[in-house]
Amino acid sequence: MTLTLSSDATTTESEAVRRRLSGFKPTGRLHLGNYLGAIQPMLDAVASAADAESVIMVADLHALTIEHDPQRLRSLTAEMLATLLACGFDEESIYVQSDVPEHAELHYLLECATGYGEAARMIQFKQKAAQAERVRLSLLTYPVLMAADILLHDATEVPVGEDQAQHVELARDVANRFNTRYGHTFTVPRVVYPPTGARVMDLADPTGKMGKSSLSDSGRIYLLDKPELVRRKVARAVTDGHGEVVYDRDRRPAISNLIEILAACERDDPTVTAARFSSYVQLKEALAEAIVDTLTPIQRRYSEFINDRGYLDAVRRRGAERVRDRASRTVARAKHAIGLH
Ligand code: AQP
Repeated sequence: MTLTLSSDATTTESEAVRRRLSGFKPTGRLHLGNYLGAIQPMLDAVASAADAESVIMVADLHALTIEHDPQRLRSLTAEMLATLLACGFDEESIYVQSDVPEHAELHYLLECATGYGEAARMIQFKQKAAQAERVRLSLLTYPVLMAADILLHDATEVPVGEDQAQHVELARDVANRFNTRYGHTFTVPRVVYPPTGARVMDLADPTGKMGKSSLSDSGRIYLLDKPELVRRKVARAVTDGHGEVVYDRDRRPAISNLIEILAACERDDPTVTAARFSSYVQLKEALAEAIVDTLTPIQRRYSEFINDRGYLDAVRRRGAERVRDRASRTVARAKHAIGLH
């Protein structure tokens, strides 16, 4: 799978390094949308470009932007760490965001370079604010924290699903503004999309994306769902009722979503995938098996990691130690540029 680059990155002193950053927030369990939109493309990129460095972050600070339960957050964070390791990321590339206090420090400096209107315009803010009973201020400033996550590492590439593209654009705008106003400080990253799987839709409601916070579980496949449950959810996935297996995202969104998921699992082109099937039943059977084949090895490894709390704690500790040196250098550069020392 080749990754498409949307625009050129502008880099700072650590410039020779190609570095990709991806973050996952523990607001729920990882699902197939996270896997096909972010995890698999990142793993493919690691395999195809040995010269590039990958940074994988469990974005627990982002999980505080909506109503949360502290105990649940703690266990979801451990679960997410174990799931990311089980997906195949090297422990050397993973850390937990709140273990590195420089995220919060840079967040504040970048808030001083971001307009209120810019943050309030974000589509995800508007959608989530409309659903929440009480809107936390951190929900508004979430994309600025995300900009801090990216800029802290001098990341050159940020692979995301379509839902996060606007936030990476904001990070680019803030970095460019800061660089212009206070002198060259930050690497300006590129956004990177996977060719297939950039927007995996809900199986029960293909007008909405598969997400951790959608109300019903029936349209969402978790990476830890057992084969029988995967088969049941796929069998019940809504279709467009025409009977023909045609890939047309605008006119046949439901069946096109299923085709796209299968194509992403098999790293194929959706039109080519669609041509192999003459009925919805055939397509659904092949899709269920492709998902089960994708998830089975992850689930096997997951049970080893989650039962070894000592190892997970050590991964966390070593991850923070590795990241803090670079993070503190970036913050020192930004503080100096903005006039704090
Ligand atoms: N449905 C999706 N299709 C493709 N990519 C997706 N991503 C998320 N959903 C899809 C990508 O997964 C990465 C991590 O996302 P996150 O943990 O920050 O959560 P999110 O993007 O807000 O999406 P969720 O998991 O669905 O949570 P809710 O429901 O709370 O919005 C990102 O790269 C994202 O693009």
